[in-house]
Amino acid sequence: MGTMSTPTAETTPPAPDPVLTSIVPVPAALAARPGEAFRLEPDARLVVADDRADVAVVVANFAAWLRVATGFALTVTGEPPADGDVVVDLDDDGGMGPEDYTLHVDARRIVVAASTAEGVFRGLTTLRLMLPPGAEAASGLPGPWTVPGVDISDGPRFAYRGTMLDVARHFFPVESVLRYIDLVSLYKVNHLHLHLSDDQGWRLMVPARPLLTEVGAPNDVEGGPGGFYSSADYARIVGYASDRFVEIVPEFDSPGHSTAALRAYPELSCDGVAPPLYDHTGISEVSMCADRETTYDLLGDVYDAAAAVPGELIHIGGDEAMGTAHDDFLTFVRRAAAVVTSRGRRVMAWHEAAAAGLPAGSVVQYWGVGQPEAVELAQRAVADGATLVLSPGDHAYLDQKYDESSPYGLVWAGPVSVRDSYDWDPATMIDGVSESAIDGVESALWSETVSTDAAVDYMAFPRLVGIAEIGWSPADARSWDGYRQRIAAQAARWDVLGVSYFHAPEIPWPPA
Ligand code: TNX
Repeated sequence: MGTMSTPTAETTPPAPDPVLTSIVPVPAALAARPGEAFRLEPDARLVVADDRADVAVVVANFAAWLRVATGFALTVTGEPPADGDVVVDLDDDGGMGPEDYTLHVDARRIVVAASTAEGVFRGLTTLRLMLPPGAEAASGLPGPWTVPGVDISDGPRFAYRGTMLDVARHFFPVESVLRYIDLVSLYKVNHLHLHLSDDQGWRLMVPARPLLTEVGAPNDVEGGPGGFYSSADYARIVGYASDRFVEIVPEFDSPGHSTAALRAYPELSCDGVAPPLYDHTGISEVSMCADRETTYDLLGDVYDAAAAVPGELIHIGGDEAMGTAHDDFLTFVRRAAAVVTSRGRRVMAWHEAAAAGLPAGSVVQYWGVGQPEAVELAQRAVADGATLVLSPGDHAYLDQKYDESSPYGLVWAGPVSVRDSYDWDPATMIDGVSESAIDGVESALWSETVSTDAAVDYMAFPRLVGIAEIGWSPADARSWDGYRQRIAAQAARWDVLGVSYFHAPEIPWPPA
């Protein structure tokens, strides 16, 4: 969190007050103000002195959310604050990073201060977690709506805190994705990587290549109906995410994992023959053809569809290219990367692609479990000027079973218990790669074995929250014991939100 200063707060990891265990990721600095709880009354207002449209949207969204359960008017005003108001202060005196914020709560007022709309959003998200879980209810409740007294000074350790959802093996409709964005943004996740294509399906409409979805979408990993996002659907997902300061990272896996695309456009493969339907688990050995212009023309159309909406990164895949000769793989990755950069986007890729030497400014996603080849590729990427996002399979893979009782999941990198997902540190993961070369972390939910929101919830919660805390909180503010308490404190909120989390035996859940 850069140069931000710590005002009166003392670092207190983990939070001593049981009420304050409601904040996860644990804030960088937090001091309780015992006996100074704030009680939100029906006439409370949200006061925003600064006239800034982006901040106004954030505050309006927060007010709209809080009106539902409280039934209060929660007027948003630019008038001077009175006792009982919630004040949003755009503090532009420098020193605060874009996501940094402070939150002050005492019996008279609540003040959220930040230098950007994004910082205000992070601060209001913390306030949301400090309100009683009933504040998440979809209809009015009696309250009382109290917030414990506190001084918080907070900001992220890493700029990139992601999670990946595989919508290719099983398709998830727009509403499921929006729901997931809501849930993950509650834990300050700021990137949602969508795995939009694989052997089993192609999920984004590409206007210039209609067969990708006509032929490639109506299928999934078990021969189900599949589905896809229209351009309007995709724009809606990106806009909804952006309102919650989540960036969508679109992935089109290549040159392998591409049966759905090759069936739609057989000229993508070197032999020009459409491969058979791939409606089962596993990895195909098909490949896009590395030395044909048709391949890069098609990728240009695909990346154009992704770049029709705001965003920074396009993920080219690059993992497990079983059917591509090594030299062809290197050629392919270099050319695909150049097509991405020609569209004004930065390249993201799985670590195998680092063998090709990616353009400086690329982001390489490490998904290894410590194999020397994987570690070397991550080191190579950094030497070439890339930064890393860490998704170590044995810690960050949400598709791995928790233990033998898990009804869903694979086991190749696991089992991954809640503690396994939490007990690691990015700065010591890859020999010779220090924190400055690491953008952050990303949990990953592959969907070979999950097809419903309930199954997604079960695999993601609580492990996703642990990875989010690793990305946000300073290493010395984290501890397994504190984290167990914080997760236990989320149970009541998840119950109200309808999150079907796994009742892991490692967590001291409150009595039912
Ligand atoms: C490996 S991780 C894959 C995916 C699978 C996953 C299952 C990666 C880049 N590739 O295609 O879904 O394992 O755990």
